[in-house]
Amino acid sequence: MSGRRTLIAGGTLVSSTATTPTDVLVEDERVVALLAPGTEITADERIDATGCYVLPGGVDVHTHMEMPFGGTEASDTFETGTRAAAFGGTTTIVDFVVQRAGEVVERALETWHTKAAGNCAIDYGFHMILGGVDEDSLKAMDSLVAHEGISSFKLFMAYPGVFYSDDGQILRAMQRATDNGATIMMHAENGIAIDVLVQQALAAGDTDPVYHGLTRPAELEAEAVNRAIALAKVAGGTPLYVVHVSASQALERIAAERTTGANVFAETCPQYLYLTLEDHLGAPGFEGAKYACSTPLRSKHERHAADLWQGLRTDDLAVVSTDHCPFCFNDQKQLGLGDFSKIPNGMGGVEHRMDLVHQGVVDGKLSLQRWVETCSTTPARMFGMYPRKGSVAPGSDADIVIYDPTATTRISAQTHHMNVDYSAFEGFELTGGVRTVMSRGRVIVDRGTYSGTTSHGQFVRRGLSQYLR
Ligand code: DUC
Ligand code: ZN
Ligand code: ZN
Repeated sequence: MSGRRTLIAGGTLVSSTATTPTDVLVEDERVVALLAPGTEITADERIDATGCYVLPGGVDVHTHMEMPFGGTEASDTFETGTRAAAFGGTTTIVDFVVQRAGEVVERALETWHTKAAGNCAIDYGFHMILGGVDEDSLKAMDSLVAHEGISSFKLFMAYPGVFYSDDGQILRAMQRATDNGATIMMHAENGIAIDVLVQQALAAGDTDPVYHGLTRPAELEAEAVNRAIALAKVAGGTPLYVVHVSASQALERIAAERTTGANVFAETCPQYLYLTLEDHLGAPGFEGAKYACSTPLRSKHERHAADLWQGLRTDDLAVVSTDHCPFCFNDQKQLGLGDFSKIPNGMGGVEHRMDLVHQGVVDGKLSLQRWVETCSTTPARMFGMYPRKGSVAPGSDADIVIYDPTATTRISAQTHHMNVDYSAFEGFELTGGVRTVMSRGRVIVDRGTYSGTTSHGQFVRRGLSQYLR
């Protein structure tokens, strides 16, 4: 340790609970003191944050870098994806290891460690997708929790024949999680019913991208959420975290269960807050393929987006993640030309989450503290990384964003850093912008210039959820 000190002075510290003018002293990789503004102190470097917010670096707990999916592979590597995240003020991601039926969980984990190690600009952790729940993978859950720093497992109620788990498999994995303390993350859509609707649409010649959404109705998201909640209850109160909630009906079910005090939690993603089935997925020609993700975008003629913003205010939605899973329009999305069911599901967003949710603050939909809470502090707590991550306090990692609330951010594929040939948010003009990003005490982005390295990002071993009640 060199004892190198950096003072971030003149800014307004925004935490999940307060907004206070505060100077922040960093020594090496950690925050060591919060100081009254103007406190005289010796430091090797002084960063002027006058007029800016100072906040804990964003924590995006739902990304898929270089994930094999839909006959292709997500187009961001750990290198390009974590660099893009850094540009957008995200300093930790939690990515998904993929285990498919018949594969050994520990081998899948090794593969993901190999992909990520030495390639990340920022720190990263892993969840485990269990594509095959059997005796071996159930056993592996215990050892991942106890020894590997992996405390969350994603199951799919969608994608029969790919990642799908039936109710018996889900119940067994949940029982195991109840015993070892892990959180079950659920892709809640009734995939068996969806597949019937998909086949019927294709048989009727309805092949355009918009049918991706029309064959995944909100009721089938709500039904699956309901079933997941029931199974978690039967399994003894397993911590349940519903990923990428997009429908009012699904949120309603989550909110109702939360009033009972159950450990049921949920996230949404910026695409569901801003994009719609008609204007985006239903765009003319094949353009809508850019917006094919699951759960799908919902109708603008219903209340979904307004309800999701409200859910963020009330904490029925605890987290905003991105489900960053980009596929290029050329060659990748185009696999689904003439057959919407072959469009790889997903879009890129890791770079713009902080700005898009901050726009909710500007628009009066969310408080400043709630922005930090949903994008940084709660995700860190939900997945066992707090207060090392998600906090600017003595002892925390110095993962810090200096955010200029008066800047303008214009989103475009021409200027973004994600390795994808379009932006789902093309042309968005947002108030506010990331000025400086520090990861473990090191400035990696400043005024649009990247100074990080791929050897910097470290694997974060996570503990159990710290958000249970
Ligand atoms: N679900 C995800 O969480 N990510 C990509 C695709 C999907 O269906
Ligand atoms: Zn999913
Ligand atoms: Zn995902």
